[in-house]
Amino acid sequence: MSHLRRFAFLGVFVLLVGVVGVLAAPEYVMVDILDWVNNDGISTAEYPGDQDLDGVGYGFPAEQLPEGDFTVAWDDDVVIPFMGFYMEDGWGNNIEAWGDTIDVPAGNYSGLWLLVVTHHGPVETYLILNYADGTSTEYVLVGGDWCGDPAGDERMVIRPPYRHSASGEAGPSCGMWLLPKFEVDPTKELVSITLPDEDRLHIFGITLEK
Ligand SMILES: [Ca+2]
Ligand SMILES: [Ca+2]
Repeated sequence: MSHLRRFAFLGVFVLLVGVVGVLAAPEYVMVDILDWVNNDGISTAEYPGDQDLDGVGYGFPAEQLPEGDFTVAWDDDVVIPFMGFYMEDGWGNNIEAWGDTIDVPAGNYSGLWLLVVTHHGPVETYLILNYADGTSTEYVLVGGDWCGDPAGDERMVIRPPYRHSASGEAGPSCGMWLLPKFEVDPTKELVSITLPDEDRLHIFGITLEK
């Protein structure tokens, strides 16, 4: 093999490794939801009543949730990072859907991942993605009861063994859904997400995929 051919071969190999590397590891942008937080759904064992996620006094035990930024797996190949929960007493930590529009770091993305709770039975509602050019796209959003089975393709990725009521550990075990990826138009700049007016839907995490 001539030097020239060797270089050409090496070039193709490097290109292939590069392409495979890009496919295997998409870039994720974790969104800080703090500015829109309006509900406290997490409490510590010391003050279990410092939450009311579902409107009737139940929420998640902080000690059974991941500390700091964490990842959840959609499947064997797709693992999505989320920003850590705000779990200190007295803090809210999720967005109950009141029709708010949530700004995201403006950019070109291919996907949107949501970590949610849907309570008091299955929820079927909508979600709107807004682009810088003034266009928007509406999607169907489906989630099963947080203590039950999926209502669509969502997957339960965090499920503590018990809930908290004001008096401490309580049943049954309930959890958070990772919703199927919402496809984003990568040719447009995404600027915000509009939530439905559906108070049985709570957003705990937003991550964008490049
Ligand atoms: Ca709390
Ligand atoms: Ca609610």
